Formats: sequence, structure tokens, C-alpha cells
Amino acid sequence: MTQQPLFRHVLLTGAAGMLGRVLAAPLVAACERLTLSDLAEPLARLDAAPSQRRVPCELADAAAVHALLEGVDAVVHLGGVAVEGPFEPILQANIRGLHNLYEAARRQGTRRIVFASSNHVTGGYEQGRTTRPDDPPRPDGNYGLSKLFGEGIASLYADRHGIETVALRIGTATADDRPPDRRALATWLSHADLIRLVRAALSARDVGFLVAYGISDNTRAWYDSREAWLRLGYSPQDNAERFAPEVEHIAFPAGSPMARFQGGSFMGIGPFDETL
Ligand code: 15L
Repeated sequence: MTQQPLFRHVLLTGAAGMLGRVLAAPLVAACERLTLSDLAEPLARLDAAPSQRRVPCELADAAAVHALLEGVDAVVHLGGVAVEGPFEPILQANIRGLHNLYEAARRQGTRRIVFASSNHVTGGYEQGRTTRPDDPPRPDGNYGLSKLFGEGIASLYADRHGIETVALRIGTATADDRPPDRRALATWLSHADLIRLVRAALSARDVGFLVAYGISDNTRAWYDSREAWLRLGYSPQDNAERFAPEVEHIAFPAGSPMARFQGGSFMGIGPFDETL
């Protein structure tokens, strides 16, 4: 599998977020030109190399997203709401935002999107069950639902317009690069493996529309993504198990939805009564 960059100009959305901060520097080496984007305020605070172009953008603003994608060959799309919460902000940033992104990609000639989807697309499955990318989705809330929409629009734009997407159902990546609790012994994605995975998703050829779980080589993993990883040339090197003695005791009460289902804590958030 080649690691040669396929893309000249890569856009990183959500660049000021936790994953964006991990990925910005390694992505510089994966393309000729990297543009960093996020909401204006966090982007202004971002400590990035002066050579990296920064463009603030609201994903819900169609005209701004259209301008953002001018000349962009590939997008690593991390932008949007990253946690479970009320529907309206998720609707704007994740659903409308994704529609804006794919429409802009179609009109501007962008060829590939690496989409930060989420394990919460299938968070409704029981923990311990082996879950694969082609299992029926079981979103665990508004956030998981928005990621499912993202995968849907990615599939549509691959079929109709030839825009390739690798949808990465990312597990648990944290700022301190450690699994925070027992659940994350299954779902953890180390920073080094995140970088490997995104590089692979950018450099694999002819991916069409592909869904892969984004986790490390965890002994307790309940996702089986081997086929998709093979297609990408992703080979995780880290394993959450070495943290087990420190975090095994950190868990929700046995039998609670948060302990039962793969979505973990998100199963305990909401409903939000927004339409009342
Ligand atoms: C995600 O998709 C979220 O963005 C992040 O906040 C974590 O909660 C993670 O999933 C997880 O499931 O651990």
C-alpha cells in the first residue's frame, strides 16, 4: 500500500478541536498544502505554524463552506458537534453542515473526504457483541443519528458524483492519549494510530465509499473492522490493555444502559424535550 500523498491541497476542519490538534502537524507531511478551519474564536487561539493557512468557517453557512473548498482536493472533516446533546445545534453543524460540505465538494471538484464518523452510529448494540461496519446502524442519540446522516450523504455522493469518502467510526481518543475508563479498553484509539488511520484513509486508492471503525489494536475490541482496515492499509500498533490496571474499575453501574450498550455514557444523556 502506497503512502505517497494522492492529494495536493488538504483541508482540515475542526482543526482547533482535540483530534484536529493531533492531526494538523502530521497532515502537513501528507500533502503539499494544508488549510486549517474551525469556528473563528478557537481557530484564532490555535497555535499553528504560520505556513498553515487558517480559514474560519461556520459549517451551517453554505456560502462560506463553498468558498472554503475552493481548490481543495481532499478534506479531513472533523468539524461539528462532537458530543451528544440537543438536536438543534447538531442539526446545524452536523446535518446541514455535512450537506453544505458535500454540495461544496461536488461544485468545487473535491475528490475525497475523510469523515470523522463515530462509534455512536452503532452505540445501541450491547457491549461485548462483535459489531462490523456492515451491520445495521443502531444510533444511540442525536449525535449518532447525525453521523449516520453523514455516512448516508457520503454514500450518495460517491454513487452519484464520484466523491470518495472514508467514514471513520472513531472510538475513544482523548487529549491525554489514555483510555479514560473500562469501556475505552475496547474503544480506545491512540494518537499514533489516529494519525496512521487518517494517513491511510487519505492515501489508499479507489476507496469509493468505505466505513471503518477507528480504534487501536485493543485486546477487548468489540468492533471487527479488519476487512476495511486491509483495504486502507491501516495496521494499528497500540493496545489499550496496558492501561487496564489503572482504569478497569472506572465503570458505570452494572446493568445500567451506559454499562450495557456500546454507546456507553451517551446512553445516559437526554432526552431533551426540545419540541415541547
Ligand atoms: C465520540 O464520537 C465523541 O466525539 C467523543 O466525545 C467520545 O465520547 C467518543 O465518541 C466515545 O464514544 O468514547
